[in-house]
Amino acid sequence: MGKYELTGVSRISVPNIPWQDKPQGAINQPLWRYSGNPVIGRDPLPGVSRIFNSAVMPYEGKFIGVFRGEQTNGIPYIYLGHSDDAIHWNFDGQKIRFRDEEGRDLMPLYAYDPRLVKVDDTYYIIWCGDFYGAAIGVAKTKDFKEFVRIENPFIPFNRNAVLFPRKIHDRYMMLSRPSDSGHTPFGDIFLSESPDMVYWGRHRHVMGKSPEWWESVKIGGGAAPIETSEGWLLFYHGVSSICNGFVYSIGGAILDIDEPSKVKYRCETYLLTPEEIYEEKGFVPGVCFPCAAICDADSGKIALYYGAADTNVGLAFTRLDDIIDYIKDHSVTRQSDTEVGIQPGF
Ligand code: BMA
Repeated sequence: MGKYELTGVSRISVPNIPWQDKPQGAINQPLWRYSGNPVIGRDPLPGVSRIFNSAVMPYEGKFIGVFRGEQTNGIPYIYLGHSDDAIHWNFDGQKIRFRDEEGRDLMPLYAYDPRLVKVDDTYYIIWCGDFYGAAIGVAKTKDFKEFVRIENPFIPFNRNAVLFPRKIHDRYMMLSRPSDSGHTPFGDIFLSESPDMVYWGRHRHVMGKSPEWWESVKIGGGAAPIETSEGWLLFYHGVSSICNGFVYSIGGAILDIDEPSKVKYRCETYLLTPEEIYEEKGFVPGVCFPCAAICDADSGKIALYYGAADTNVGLAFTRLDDIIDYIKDHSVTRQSDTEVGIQPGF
């Protein structure tokens, strides 16, 4: 038994989780990279030049995922993939066919940065797509054969949303980062609630960019929050500005289990920042963009999937005890983090 535990919906056994022990002598590495990275590189299938910023999960004893495939015409779309070991992936050659609730085709013009989250017996795919500007799209499936689009939760512009893996106080919960129509030099994480995945409201501020350099421009949700004995463990991205653009690093926070707009702990240092060639060199250099985590409740092992340089998929590992202690030991929270997220006068 570890010091901390995966609890609730995250308390699942994944004995075949991909894994490597922390390298001897590794310092400054609360997350350590898979030695075989990147797990997905260039030209993964005909008509798709790059796969990155993608989400995977355990499924029927194996693994399944939704992948951002940059087509050779430059337009991103979502592809389904299967794997026995969560490292070697077989992709469907065709894009995911989305339909409306009446069964008619309802394909987005583009779709990127998908997340994959199971709530009760339904799998939800959440992505950024077109709705008179960049906005969040959602589809549901029960069998990964039929994909039914449901209402867009928010008006534009919003390009980054992450659903919680269970309802809280009988409400679906979604983190998102409202933005502008360009490369958005600002952005905080907000929380919205819904009784039915259609109507969203009771918006709360969760956490903002911080004075820490690595997340001083904007932040955004990453992997679906992980339920633990300390609260919701959230891997997110933090963005800093350099002379030729942005750098995307991976950060960590722990949110209150019942009131997740309250941040209990927030790591003041990044957990992982672009340092390897496949993170530093690519279509957009200097990007580590987390989108999914696989966790094994028995061992406390965590495998984190992140997009690298808008070109590759990287995999990194940590242990529940290590990452929670690291976040707590390096935690700095401010009032806008710890409060419930409604300003006085609301
Ligand atoms: C963000 C998103 C991500 C991308 C990142 C870096 O705005 O578009 O898909 O990884 O920029 O280019």
